[in-house]
Amino acid sequence: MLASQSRRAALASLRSSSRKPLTVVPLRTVTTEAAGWKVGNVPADPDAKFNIKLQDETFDAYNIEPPSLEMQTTKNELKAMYKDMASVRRMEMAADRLYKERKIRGFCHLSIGQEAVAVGMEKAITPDDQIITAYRCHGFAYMRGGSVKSIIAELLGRREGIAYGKGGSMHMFAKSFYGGNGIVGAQVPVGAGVAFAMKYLGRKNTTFALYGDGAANQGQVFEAFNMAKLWDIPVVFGCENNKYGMGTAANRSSALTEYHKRGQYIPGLKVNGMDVLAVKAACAWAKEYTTSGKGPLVMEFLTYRYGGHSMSDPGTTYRTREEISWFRTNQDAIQSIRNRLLEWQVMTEDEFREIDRQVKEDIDREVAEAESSPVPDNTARILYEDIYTRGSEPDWIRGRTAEETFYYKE
Ligand SMILES: Cc1ncc(C[n+]2csc(CCOP(=O)(O)OP(=O)(O)O)c2C)c(N)n1
Ligand SMILES: [Mg+2]
Repeated sequence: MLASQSRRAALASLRSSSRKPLTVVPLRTVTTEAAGWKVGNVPADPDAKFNIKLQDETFDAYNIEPPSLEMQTTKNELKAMYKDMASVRRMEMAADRLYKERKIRGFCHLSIGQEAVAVGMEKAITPDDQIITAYRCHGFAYMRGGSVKSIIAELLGRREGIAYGKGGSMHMFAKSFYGGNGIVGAQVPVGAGVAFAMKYLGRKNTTFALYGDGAANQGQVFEAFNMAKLWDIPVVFGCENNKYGMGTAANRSSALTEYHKRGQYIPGLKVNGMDVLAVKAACAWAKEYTTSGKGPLVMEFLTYRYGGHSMSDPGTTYRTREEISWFRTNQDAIQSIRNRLLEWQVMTEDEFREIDRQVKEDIDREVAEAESSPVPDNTARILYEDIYTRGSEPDWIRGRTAEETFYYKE
């Protein structure tokens, strides 16, 4: 009796302390704040390179020398990074609206707040490098070459969607982009397999296999780590740590929240994932490392999502409004690069206004086109299409019931 009472008391105190709302934002060793950058002389030519020094707390390396904090960029590259992040955000804001208008149905996971990861990564690699991620995939699909129209049309279940309207939010694919995967963690070994294919084919391309903090404790993640190290596969295991897996804080699900150290025998790097330049520098370094025969890396991108886990989660029951607004105000990736570029006189307010105008015009037009694009015909042919790669279908396939058979060649 006593024992069970004290057990209950201990559990109650655990529960009440874990329910306590966070009023201060917990410190993370690598800071996601973007203050402390330094810039060299900025040339007038928009394609001329100049030096930038990232802030001191940008990286934390595990069993490896971190990348240099010095990097080179151009005005046009910085402009493109800003524009891409702003475009991804506007596209997802449109998805948010369409979902609330009940035009998008089913699952929908937005990456608003996390844009710097998809954008910085793409700027460090080529279209022949490979990416695979979980369900929070719209930004990656866009950066891998998917049009806004095809992504929004996919969300709306339209024929012109990037997966012909059959995949929805979680299942988008493009060249060298393997989705969009809804089963938590399952994409990690698949990514190791894609990377193995690169090695097998003798291609000097890396593969980013991305997953969330909520997937990081799965057995299959560690099985993939083991095989990748055993065979020195050119893969970067990239954990997007946005502090929560659904509504569970990372420190309530992971005994060690330093996800870049979770590869044990694989070197790791933690990166400020709210700084698009840091992400680019880190991914370029990771590509160089993994494609030079040294084997895999584990990377952790410290980031934050502003919205809930999915559209059905308001996102305010397991974290405080103060925390969300602190990240929005102090660490927003888009606002911080904008402030920096103004401060360095790389760009003017007028130039930003012009980019913002263009982004609004382009995204709004493509969203409207997606909304007015046709739904798939209600026929069996459409239903059975794309089960096999087009052109490789067998003569017939079993239907939805034992009595039904579908003949492709009819
Ligand atoms: C195998 C499996 N288990 C559980 C789920 C339900 N589920 C969907 S997302 C999620 C949490 C994932 O969190 P995280 O990896 O941190 O990604 P984030 O949503 O933060 O981007 C869970 C448990 C699932 N989709 N697949
Ligand atoms: Mg998470």
